[in-house]
Amino acid sequence: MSIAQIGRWKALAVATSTVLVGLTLPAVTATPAAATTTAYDSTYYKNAIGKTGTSLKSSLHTIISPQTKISYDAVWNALKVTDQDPNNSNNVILLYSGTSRAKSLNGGDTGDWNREHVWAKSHGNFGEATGPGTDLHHLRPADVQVNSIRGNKDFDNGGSAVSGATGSYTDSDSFEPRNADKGDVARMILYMAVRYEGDDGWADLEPNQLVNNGSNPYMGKLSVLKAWNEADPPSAFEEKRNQVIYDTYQHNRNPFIDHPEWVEAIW
Ligand SMILES: [Ca+2]
Ligand SMILES: [Ca+2]
Repeated sequence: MSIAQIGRWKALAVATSTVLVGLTLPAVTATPAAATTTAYDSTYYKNAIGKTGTSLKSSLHTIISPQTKISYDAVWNALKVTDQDPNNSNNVILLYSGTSRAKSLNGGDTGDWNREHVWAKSHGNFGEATGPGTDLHHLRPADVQVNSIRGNKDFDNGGSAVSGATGSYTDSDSFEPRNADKGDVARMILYMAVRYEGDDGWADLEPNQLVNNGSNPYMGKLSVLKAWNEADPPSAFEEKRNQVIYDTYQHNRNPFIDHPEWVEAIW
């Protein structure tokens, strides 16, 4: 759905609710923007349906916590599957640039792609040990140099153009991905916040309104991430990626790809 389509949809929803009020029908709760239903609502998400706020967050944490964990070395081959170019099975699509690059160019040299931790691994110091540092729901292939420019910065709008990642911007303390990746980034960060609650030996990861979070287990800026979730709804690529992680690797899902409206329901 494009931003313009969302705008029209919201306008229609408001108009519809106004008409209903005019007819003095029983009070109707407006459906949140971009509400979706999935095949998993009566099974995987059964205990979360109908909840909101901290109750929803807690329920989703319980649902998504059981998972298979893979090693950091195994992440290479997993990304070659989860992020395969739909138009070229020899390639992966890189985050922040949209570039299609040969799977065989995984590595650390200029022109290679590597494993980008969208939730920067220094924010909570979880590193590359099996756990949050190897959780495929926030790991993406990225160009080595673009990944280096993003570094461990928080996310926010603005800055100057990023070389090698058209449409992405950065300044000294934040990074703005290109429009097509904005919602993906938001949903990955918020997945991490719900999955990691400090009850399994890892830090309790949470979004906040700051930049320069450093090694604290926080990632900003929440208000910007919420806007990005609205502006860039889940694409077929993102949905397929979620499914492959669920079916093949971890057997847990990113709830915000299935239900982007749950972002507003929690935050
Ligand atoms: Ca997207
Ligand atoms: Ca958390």
